[in-house]
Amino acid sequence: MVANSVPESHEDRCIGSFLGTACGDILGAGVEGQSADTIRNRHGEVREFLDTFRGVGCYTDDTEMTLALATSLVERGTADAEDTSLKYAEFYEPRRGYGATAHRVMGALQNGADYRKTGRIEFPNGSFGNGGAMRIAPVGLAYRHASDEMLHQAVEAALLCTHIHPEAIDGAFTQAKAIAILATSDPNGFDRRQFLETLLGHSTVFVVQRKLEILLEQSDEGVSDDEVIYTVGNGIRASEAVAASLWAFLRYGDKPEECLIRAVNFGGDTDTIGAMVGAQLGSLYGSAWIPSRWYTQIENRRHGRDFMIDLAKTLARLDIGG
Ligand code: R7I
Ligand code: MG
Ligand code: MG
Repeated sequence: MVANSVPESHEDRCIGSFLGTACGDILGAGVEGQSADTIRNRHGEVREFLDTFRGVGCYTDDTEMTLALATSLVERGTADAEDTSLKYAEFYEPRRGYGATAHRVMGALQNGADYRKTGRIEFPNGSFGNGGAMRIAPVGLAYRHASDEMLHQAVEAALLCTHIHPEAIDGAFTQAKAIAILATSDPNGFDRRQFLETLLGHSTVFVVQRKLEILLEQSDEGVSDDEVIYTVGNGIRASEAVAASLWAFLRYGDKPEECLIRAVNFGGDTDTIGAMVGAQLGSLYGSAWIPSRWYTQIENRRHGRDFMIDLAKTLARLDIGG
């Protein structure tokens, strides 16, 4: 593993981002919903893919929706709200563990519902879940040179059918901006604190901003991960999972494999925190840091590892708004 080498190419960053998403998602899927204490008691520390009812190496909705979104981006050359909704519905497999509302939306879309209305199917103001943030990395990669306004519009389009709540959109925009910055930065000497300050400056929703501020306040002190995660949360709300993922990156981002392991061991929405950190790490470092013991276990059926790599190579050709 060459942890801090400069990635070979933007293509390698796209591959690393997709494989990182899958690895974090799969690593976290075995302990999703467990607290850090429960994980410690049952597993000591989770470093390997665990067997779940889906089987070892099977990813969840986080990776599935990421691949659906990326497919739409490469086919349309832009983030198109209608086409993304069709792709989410096409890729949807109920066994992947979707959120309850997202599950309903997918069913409705498959039955021809209007993608402009499904975002309110359960909650009048939309879901504040992290399902937008968990899947948004391909938008950050494709729009890495675009203006903030253009990136924001692309995020909103990619989320429209499932997430119209301001917290969900701001959480997803924060992750998309993070990916865009990482994909265009040299990993050597990368200033992670400055990176977080930049993201804070781009957030417009208080609950997200406040959590990023807390991360910055805690970063110089000898606080434990448990204390920080207790304060910002690690749950299904967009602001919580985004903050937890950025805490992992802030504190451990110089050692990518270890960083992903720490992120998953924070507990809570572990597959989602893992997926988002994996996307961040891959966008900065490329794919060389991903250990072969994980790589070889990533499922390789339809929409599996080979598909991800091919899709990443095609996505790498997009430079929308650049
Ligand atoms: O956001 P979403 O796609 O969920 C992603 C999560 C990740 O952890 C995945 O790994 C997967 O496990 O699911 O799915 P949604 O169904 O939109 O949101 C998830 C849940 O958040 C909902 O089922 C609700 O329980 C909760 N939730 C809300 N609860 C009360 N009020 C979302 N919005 C609200 C709300 O406004
Ligand atoms: Mg999941
Ligand atoms: Mg999850």
